Amino acid sequence: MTPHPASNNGSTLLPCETDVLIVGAGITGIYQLYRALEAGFSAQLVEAGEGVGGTWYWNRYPGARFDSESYTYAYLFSKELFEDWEWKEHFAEQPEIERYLNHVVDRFDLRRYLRLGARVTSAVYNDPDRSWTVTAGDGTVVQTQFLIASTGVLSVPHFPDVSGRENFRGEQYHTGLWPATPVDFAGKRVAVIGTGSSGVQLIPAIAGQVASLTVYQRTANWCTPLNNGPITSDQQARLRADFETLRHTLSTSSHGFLHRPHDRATFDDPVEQRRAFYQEMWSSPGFSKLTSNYTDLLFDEAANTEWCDFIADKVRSIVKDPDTAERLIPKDHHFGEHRPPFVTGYYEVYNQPNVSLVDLKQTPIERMTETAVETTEGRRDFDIVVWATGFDFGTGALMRMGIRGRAGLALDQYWAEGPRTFLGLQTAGFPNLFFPGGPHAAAGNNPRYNSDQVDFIMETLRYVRDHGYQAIEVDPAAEERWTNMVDRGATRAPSFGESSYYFGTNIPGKPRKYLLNSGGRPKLFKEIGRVVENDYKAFRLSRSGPSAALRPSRPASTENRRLQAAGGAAQ
Ligand code: NA7
Repeated sequence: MTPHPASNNGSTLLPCETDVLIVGAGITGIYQLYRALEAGFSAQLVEAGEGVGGTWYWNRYPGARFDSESYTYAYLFSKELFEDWEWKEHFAEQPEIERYLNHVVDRFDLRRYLRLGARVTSAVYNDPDRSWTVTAGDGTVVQTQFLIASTGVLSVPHFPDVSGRENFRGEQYHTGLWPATPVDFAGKRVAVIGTGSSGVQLIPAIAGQVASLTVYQRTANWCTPLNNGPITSDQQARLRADFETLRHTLSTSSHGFLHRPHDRATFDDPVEQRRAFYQEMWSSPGFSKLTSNYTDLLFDEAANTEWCDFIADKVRSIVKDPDTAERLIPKDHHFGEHRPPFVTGYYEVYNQPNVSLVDLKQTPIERMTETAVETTEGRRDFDIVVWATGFDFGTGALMRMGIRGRAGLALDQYWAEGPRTFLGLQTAGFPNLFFPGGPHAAAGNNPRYNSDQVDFIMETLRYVRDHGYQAIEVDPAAEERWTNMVDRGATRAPSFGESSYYFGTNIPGKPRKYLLNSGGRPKLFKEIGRVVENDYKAFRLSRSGPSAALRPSRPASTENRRLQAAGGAAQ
């Protein structure tokens, strides 16, 4: 099968047949495109943005950067690529990340397969010929055998329903839809609404330029230092020399970081040793506060509380005004219950005279006017309002793509009560549709487990091709098993309430369903191994033509009984 290059020369119809159509040019979609072409499939990619990068294209607000180490987030499939890109910092900033992803696209000659500025509006499965017809807002129509939606979990920005928002005459931005032309904050009265990972990166980056900065915080977060720094030439040399070890560790570790897990539980150590260890954690890079902390951090309430108390004392020691410090300390959730933000100079900002904090739990926003944000405490006038109010996590993009599977089944209806998936990459009733990097995959360093999914998808497509099948669709029993495992796992860690976007809690009306997979990568690896070992019996495979060509799968109940008997039901 020869690749058909897509053209951006004004034609609205791409070549009508392609083996694989990928949606989304983020880190997962680019990798998926590379792998599909490498395996000899014809492939194309459509992307809503005018450039590549996905999250790292849209989130270009000041201060946006990785909080996974650059070399652990980046691609590992090519040693040459790893060697010819030197990350400047341990946690790279958005412009460098966007440059890197463009470099990858050009280095592997992928740009000719991209169609940019094409937002998919509908994707309809054609049962008779086992293909998908995909339509984008720019008029692009593609017929493809396999549709791979690499549309990301954090790609649909959420704007709260604040009365009068449309009347505001100043500038308004969302961190997840940041314009390409820089925003001029100098001397402006600025409001930032939201204090998740994006808000707390942005706030210190602009606080020194603005006339005034008012931070509207609904929920305080457990922010700890990112501890970023330049990568020295010695470190660069070591990274290159250790590439194979690094790749092996990152490809096999449960969380996808290089951080070493700790081997002790909190109360194994006496109090002075615990204080010293917490200080070590505070000074450690990024997510190691989660991945290298005491083993019971997420499982023992007293252990979690002690670490939280340590952070709270840090906040009190940095923020001079005691009232502000108390408002910045979370009182309603544990560390790790929300996605922990990592910061540089965040708490220090509140010592600046031009910065103030409004606690929306005490004084909620009532409305916006042409010039102001009004809370129950009163109004404040602004030139710029920044919404750092997050995303419709996990399912947002997939639910908005107009996906219709067999017999016209609409994905947004099938998932109305929450996503149902197998391995976080397929759903029953939607043959030949895959969504790597979607809900239910794993948890940890996102690109690592997303690339596991891409690798498995490619293995699967090869299997389908080599066995002469045209369609593959997960068996409902396998989907049920995986979905139940995700739902059950969500409640296992006592430190996990349902108060974060991991459960869709930030979006009014969204079903409260866990959207990650707390079994993580080990569960993903195990199940993938089982699928391959069992000759893809978790899927229904079929050929075009009469339905007799379908390889029959076991009825759901038989499948469940078999698994129970084998003691192999997903945990
Ligand atoms: P997050 O982490 O979802 O944070 C959004 C913030 O916006 C959070 O503080 C929310 O408060 C706040 N928010 C949401 N809705 C409202 C309303 N209606 N009023 C006031 N405040 C609101 O999104 P981010 O963009 O910061 O980070 C997303 C991911 O990007 C992050 O995890 C990284 O992976 C990168 P809440 O906590 O809901 O009370």
